[in-house]
Amino acid sequence: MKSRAAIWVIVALSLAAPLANANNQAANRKQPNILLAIADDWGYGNASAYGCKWTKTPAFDRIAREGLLFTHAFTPNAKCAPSRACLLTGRNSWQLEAACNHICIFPTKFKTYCEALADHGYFVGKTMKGWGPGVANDDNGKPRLMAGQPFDAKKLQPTTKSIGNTDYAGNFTDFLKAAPAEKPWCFWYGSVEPHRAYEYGSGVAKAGKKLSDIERVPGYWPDNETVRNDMLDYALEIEYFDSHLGKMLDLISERGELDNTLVVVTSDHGMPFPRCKGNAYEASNHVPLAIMWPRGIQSPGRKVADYVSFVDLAPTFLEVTGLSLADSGLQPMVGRSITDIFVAAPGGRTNPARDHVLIGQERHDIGRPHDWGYPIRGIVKNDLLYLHNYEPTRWPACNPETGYLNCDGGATKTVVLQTRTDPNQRQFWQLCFGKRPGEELYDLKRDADCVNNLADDPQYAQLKRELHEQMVFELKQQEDPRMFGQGHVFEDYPYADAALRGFYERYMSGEKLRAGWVNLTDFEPRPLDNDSGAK
Ligand SMILES: [Ca+2]
Repeated sequence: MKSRAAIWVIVALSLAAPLANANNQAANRKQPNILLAIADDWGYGNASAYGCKWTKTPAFDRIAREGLLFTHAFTPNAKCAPSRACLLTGRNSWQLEAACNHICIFPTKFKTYCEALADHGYFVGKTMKGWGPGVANDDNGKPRLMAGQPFDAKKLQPTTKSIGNTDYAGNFTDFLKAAPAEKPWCFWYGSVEPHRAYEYGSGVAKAGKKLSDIERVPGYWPDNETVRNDMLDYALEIEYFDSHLGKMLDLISERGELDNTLVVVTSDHGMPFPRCKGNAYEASNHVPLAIMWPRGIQSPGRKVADYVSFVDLAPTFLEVTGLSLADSGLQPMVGRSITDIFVAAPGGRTNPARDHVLIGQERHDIGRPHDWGYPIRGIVKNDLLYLHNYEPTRWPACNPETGYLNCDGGATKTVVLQTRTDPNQRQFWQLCFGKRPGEELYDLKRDADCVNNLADDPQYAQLKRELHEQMVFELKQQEDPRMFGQGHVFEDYPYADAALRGFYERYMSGEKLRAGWVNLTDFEPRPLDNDSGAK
């Protein structure tokens, strides 16, 4: 018996040897692995780590607990494609030429950190949504691997009919199996949840939630059953994203690689609801962010109040992987690596210089005359938000008669649109879809909903002037064309989807065009430019 047992031990050891070697190689490697998990349209605060009672996110919470939880992280531009472009390049969207716009043709000159790591010894892959939507080809017309080579083969039966059928964790398993033992890896987990559409009522019916779980409905929507259901349906999809993240953490742990894997979890921008995604408010640009890296982060479990921007992530990744800007092939980055925060002592804001971020937008979805955008620049500093709207005569969420195309269709949008003709509730429509003044100023500590505009309050005049001056000064340093009278360049870049280019004029002349992301009832029967509110 003894000898047989000894043989089994030898057999077992020999079988385990290649795996042990691989694990040793991974454990001894200095360059960390990188897992970036980016949800689609997940708003700040909607995670249990932030105190939310109606969205449970155990995997995100674990990363916050064993790493860092950021309370002041922002995307520069609150729409899928431009937000992801900033994250991937370390540059603000007004520094990215056509890539400032949604559904653009991405300029070949701007390389991504994923492309750079793939060129310098990393095994780089992604599942599902990387950069996009839009067209990103190289100089030979071949599609670029903006976020890595795709791993999308594994499918599953989703729990609701609106959740995608990609098995994210299954694809991550395939990626890890394919990763050579001698190479560090970099993976992009790009879920398409909680992007719309949702299965109405699924939050209650399938996730066991109650309408009363929601402590408060934001002040710019009516508080009713439909809106609360819509919020809970969104929460169910966040939890789905989080469940795959949890499986990925387990997979990394099983390989013994968690200690030297930098895990970053965030979202491209705020909720796909009126006045959130596609705007430049607190609920638009403020994003959830938690980062874990046992080997590289000191005093884990901290809450970090430093202002950080998506443009800070690419420089962070280059620094921790030891890749210089010159070798990377990326264009110069305005973002600053956040490794100073990784090694800081506990306590709120760790670097006094990180006291603000810049935000802004140009064209998102089409649906205004001439495919025009809605240009905004803004600054968030010390819990004040200043916005400059450069074309206030335009409709912020796109024209009413073409369905307010820069707001995804859904239950809450329908409810808010119905308030326009009700004098007692019209303020909701005005806040979400009505025209806006040239300047806006909000005190986020008292008014996180951004419904009380202080721009004309004499008490804030001095502060407003200072914020505007700082914003313009920095935008000029960053060579934003709009600061030099050249804002039209952003309007001139073509919308990449030729089938919908010129949507406004074509629709108004009677052409039947489909815009699948809104509902037919979102289209007002006539223009509202002279609308008095009466019907
Ligand atoms: Ca998105």
